[in-house]
Amino acid sequence: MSMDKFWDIVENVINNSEFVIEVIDARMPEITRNKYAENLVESKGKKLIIVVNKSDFLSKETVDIYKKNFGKIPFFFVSIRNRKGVTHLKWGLFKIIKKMSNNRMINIGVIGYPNTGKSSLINALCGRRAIAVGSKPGTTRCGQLVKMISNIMLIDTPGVIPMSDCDETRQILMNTLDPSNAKRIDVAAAEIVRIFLEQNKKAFEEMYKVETEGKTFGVIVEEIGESKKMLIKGGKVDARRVYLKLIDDWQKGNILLKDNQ
Ligand SMILES: Nc1nc2c(ncn2[C@@H]2O[C@H](COP(=O)(O)OP(=O)(O)O)[C@@H](O)[C@H]2O)c(=O)[nH]1
Ligand SMILES: [Mg+2]
Repeated sequence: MSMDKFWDIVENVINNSEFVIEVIDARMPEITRNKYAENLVESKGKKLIIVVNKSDFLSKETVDIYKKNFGKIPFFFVSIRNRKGVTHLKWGLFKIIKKMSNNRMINIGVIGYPNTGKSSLINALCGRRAIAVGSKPGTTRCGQLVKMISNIMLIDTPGVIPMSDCDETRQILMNTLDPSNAKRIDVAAAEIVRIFLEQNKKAFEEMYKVETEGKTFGVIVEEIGESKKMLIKGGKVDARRVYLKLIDDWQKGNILLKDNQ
């Protein structure tokens, strides 16, 4: 399967979900997190949670250290193999869903690298073997939908993100890819905004003349476009220009991540 096709499938799963679970491997949390996918979720205004699976491989001390340094995205440590943390995760999901819906149908997309345990997680959440689990990647067929409880469906993603994937966002941020040759500059721009807001919100707000508190990436882009008069005919914001501006400023190092003292 080609890269493009894979991202189409991931994007499809995200589009069809009210929120998204990214499954990562506890032994290599950084390597198995995919910022491109996370930004894609965020840029579509969907909620993301991270499930750190296979925590049976770690000592309790290591888990505690990871937990302390995890960052902003809500996360749950589980071991599907030892059935640890699954009930806690279920309650976490119910709590989020209760806030989002009055018993309407909710689809939860499950994404992640091959072999992180997406299909195992779905089976554990459903309490039955609804999906084939395999140690070989590619066991899962395209976008399978499985019922968890009456109004909650889980969508599995085929586990074939190529491990060699040096994604576009990473390349844009490292300044090794000209954004005009990139497919998804919105995703790279979302990553840049995320990093700035995490590390120096004040400098970001001053530079772009926007308030960011509680706003989604889409709204922030709209407001930057308005304040910088990046408009197309009819007065609508030219989002593409805003993305390119954010990327250009990042590549040129125009915004400082830390306070200049
Ligand atoms: N040690 C350990 N192995 C697990 C755990 N969860 C899943 N696995 C194994 O990881 C492999 C991949 O699981 P699968 O659910 O097919 O992953 P997917 O490709 O993301 O759908 C299988 O061999 C599972 O038995 C876990 O919590 N601990
Ligand atoms: Mg699978």
